Amino acid sequence: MATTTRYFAGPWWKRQDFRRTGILWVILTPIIGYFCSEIQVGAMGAPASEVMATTEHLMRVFTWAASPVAAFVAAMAIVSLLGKRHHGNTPPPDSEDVIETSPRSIAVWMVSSALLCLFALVVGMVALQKDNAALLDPKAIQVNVTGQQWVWNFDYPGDGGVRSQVLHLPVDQPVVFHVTSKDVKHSFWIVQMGIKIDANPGESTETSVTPNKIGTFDIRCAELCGLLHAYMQNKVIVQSKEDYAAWLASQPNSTANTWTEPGAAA
Ligand SMILES: [Cu+2]
Repeated sequence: MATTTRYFAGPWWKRQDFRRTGILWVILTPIIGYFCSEIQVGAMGAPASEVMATTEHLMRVFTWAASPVAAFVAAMAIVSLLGKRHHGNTPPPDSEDVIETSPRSIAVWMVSSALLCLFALVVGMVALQKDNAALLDPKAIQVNVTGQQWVWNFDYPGDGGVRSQVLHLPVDQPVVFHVTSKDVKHSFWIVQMGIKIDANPGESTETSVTPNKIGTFDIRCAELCGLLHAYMQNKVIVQSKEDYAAWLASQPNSTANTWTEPGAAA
């Protein structure tokens, strides 16, 4: 008959290894939270739209909320690796099972997991609701976006069929993108504005944004679309309203380049 070796007869939360885990947990939580959120959000760059500002804030909040979980796993791993080594040729003694079967420990992890899930759901829904507000704005500029291996083309249907490979936008003006593809699936991504949507052949997908910063930002393809996918990069130049109008006026209007609704007769 197997006998269970118990190292400590008292309640599990008074055990030495549990206390060590607790202390490490308290130390590691702010370190992991700070480095993960700052490195992650820092790598995303300064936001060039409200959507991106909301996204970065959300990532910071979620990373901080997740850091106690990551720190707890790390603390348990460190305490186990350093304190539970077994030497010699004899088999290690049976592990203690007091934590696994303790109703109190089960209640703690179930309630904390449920609260974390609920928190992520509510905060995420609130942020999501703010996105794409410009889609319904009647004053929004309409831009048709066509992806093809391996470049993006931008058509301004309201302006006589101007077509450009560099996207020009006026600052503080909502813009709606109608996105499609000529060949395979691409994904239209304006990095610093935090918008990304699939470009599907034969379909039109919509997304919108209001750029709130003058400058040059990155457009990338975010869907592996072939050999030169990594080079499928364009620029977006956000200008003052006057500069934007001057740029539009300087472009040759070519109705031959007018974007056609996917599926419409050519
Ligand atoms: Cu692509």
